[in-house]
Amino acid sequence: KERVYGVADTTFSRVNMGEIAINTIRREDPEADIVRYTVPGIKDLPVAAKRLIDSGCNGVITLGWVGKTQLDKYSYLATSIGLITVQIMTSTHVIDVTVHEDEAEDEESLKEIAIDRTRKHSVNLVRLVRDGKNALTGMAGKGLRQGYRNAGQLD
Ligand code: RDL
Ligand code: RDL
Repeated sequence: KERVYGVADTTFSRVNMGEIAINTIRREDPEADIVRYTVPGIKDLPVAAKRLIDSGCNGVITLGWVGKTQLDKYSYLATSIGLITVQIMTSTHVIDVTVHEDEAEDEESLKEIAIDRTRKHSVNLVRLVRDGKNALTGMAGKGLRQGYRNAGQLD
């Protein structure tokens, strides 16, 4: 097998983003292997990502859900620093998909954001891992967004 993707998700999340990521990666790169690792919450994601990479994953996507309180936001900041540290330590992409519970007023919109962000970043992960550093260059500067409509290019 040539490529292995890691999918790390949480039981805290209110959408099964791990399953959505796996389905998307499988469709984009049917040859590859996928390893899933589910942890309780976002602060457990950095070590899950590191262990997935240590065990042979060529790239990882993490799927986190952040609650509404200030404490939750601090937990995300710590998580984000941890995930970036893992990327630097391992020279491996860890694509961080995070849904913030206060991003939308209603639960249906929140679910749509979670699904869209997970799908788009799963495709981004496959492109970076399989196709390398210029895989996204054709889309550079286009104002792409995940979870929302694209902001668009200014020039
Ligand atoms: O290691 C066990 C927990 O500390 C860990 O799972 C945390 O990520 C749990 N957690 C918080 O403690 C918190 O204050 C989470 C959040 N907020 C959050 O918003 N989202 C989570 N976990 O996934
Ligand atoms: O690893 C995948 C993403 O988490 C990563 O590409 C982030 O940098 C994406 N991102 C955010 O999640 C965000 O909340 C970006 C912004 N804000 C931003 O303002 N500008 C970005 N990315 O380029």
